Amino acid sequence: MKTTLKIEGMSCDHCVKHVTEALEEVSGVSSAKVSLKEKSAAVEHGAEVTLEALKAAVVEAGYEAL
Ligand SMILES: [Cu+2]
Repeated sequence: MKTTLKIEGMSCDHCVKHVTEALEEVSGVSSAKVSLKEKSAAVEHGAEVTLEALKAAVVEAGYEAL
């Protein structure tokens, strides 16, 4: 499955890395591609992963997920 999130609060490549790692640490996520320019994350994951879990990971990392 693929979910795209809007992410607010990223300002540099370090933020991108931080968000990518946070998403990839969620159990069931196989990959996350985060774009600073587009303020978005494209996440590939299993059916067991909820949108809420993905958003929570982003928020916990210190950013805003929409
Ligand atoms: Cu940054």
